[in-house]
Amino acid sequence: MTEYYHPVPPDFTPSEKSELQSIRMHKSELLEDIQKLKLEIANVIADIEDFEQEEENKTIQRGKQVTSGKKKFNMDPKKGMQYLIDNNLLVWEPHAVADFLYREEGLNKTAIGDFLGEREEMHLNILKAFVDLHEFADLNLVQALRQFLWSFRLPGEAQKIDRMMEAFATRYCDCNPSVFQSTDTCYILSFAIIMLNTSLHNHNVKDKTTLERFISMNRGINNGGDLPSDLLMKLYESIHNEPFKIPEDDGNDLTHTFFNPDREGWLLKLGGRVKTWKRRWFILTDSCLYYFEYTTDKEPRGIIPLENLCVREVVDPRKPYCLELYNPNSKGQKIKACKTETDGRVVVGKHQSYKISASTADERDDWIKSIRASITKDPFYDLVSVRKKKVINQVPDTEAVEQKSI
Ligand code: 4IP
Repeated sequence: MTEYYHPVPPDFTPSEKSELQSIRMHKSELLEDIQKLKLEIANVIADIEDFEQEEENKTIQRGKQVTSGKKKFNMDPKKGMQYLIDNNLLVWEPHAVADFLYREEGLNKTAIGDFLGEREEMHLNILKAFVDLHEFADLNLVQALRQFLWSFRLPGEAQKIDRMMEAFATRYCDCNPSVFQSTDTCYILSFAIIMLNTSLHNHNVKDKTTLERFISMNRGINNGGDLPSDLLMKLYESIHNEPFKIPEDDGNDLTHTFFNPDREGWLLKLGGRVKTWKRRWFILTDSCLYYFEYTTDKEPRGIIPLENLCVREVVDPRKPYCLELYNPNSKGQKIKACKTETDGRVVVGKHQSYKISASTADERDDWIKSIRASITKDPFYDLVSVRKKKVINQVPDTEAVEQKSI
């Protein structure tokens, strides 16, 4: 700081002069202090700016990690979730995860459905928390289903669908306690509505379900009693006028979602003429079982159309957890199938039955269920019919019992 020389006026007494001198000194000290403070303030401001920049960088970094986690999740839900947890972007707690899946933008709804449908306990809790985020109070069942089926895409596997629809029915009944006598009733009617949607809006279904058939299909499902016809009529009309909207529609309609239980995995297959066990990669889709030598193969080694076939558990002395595909109507004859010979020729299959071994009992049972669902063309037949029998028989009602199940 520039200091100017201020002469002392000559008429000042010595004590005045000395006082003036001390004031001047004091002033210069104060100016120095001010200067120091200014410097300190500038440093603090710089620190604050650095801190803010750091925080901003952290937020940007975190945002990038979340985006990357979401991409991973969309490609492989379990791995993506692991990444989000490992990087402290999400807490592994049912409500936090459910909230993330429900609200976060940019998540693939097929991946959400796949993740929610898993059978582990944590996943069941996440599913419950996820379903509880839906508000169904005062909505009719079709309105609630519209909301629910829009928040993720139902997986193809019947067991997963079962868990999700069970959770849906429970939530619906919690929000609307007086509509149905039991959760099972709500569950059965939900499936009936989904099937109705397919029947009315899938061009491949020629025999369209009429209102009368829809009402008769649902006789006795309210714990042995009938649901009010005007309720069923309203639900029918709603579906008739507007089909369900399915997220990420890739050109397929609900038939794709519901009638293509998808399963793939390694299994051991017994040869037709030469009884050798070969490890093959099996894919179940479109009511056909394909098997490949490697997962990456483009062409299957064999294709088994499942039409007219049955599947059952069998015991084999050589391999555990076996299942068998057979034709109940033409015993002793070959199953219609095709296979590729080692020289590349495609020939008809030579099997009278296909014996296949899984690596665990659960895996065998899951394959049997999926194959059965694929054969019957209606993966929910078993799921729904068991409950239907249960609710129809709750109150002895002969009229209801005589009704045909769907
Ligand atoms: C073969 O045994 C393999 O098991 C074939 O399986 C099988 O064909 C053959 O059955 C069987 O002879 P080797 O390789 O020991 O000769 P894959 O084609 O999966 O390799 P399938 O019909 O099961 O595909 P046949 O029926 O062709 O004899």
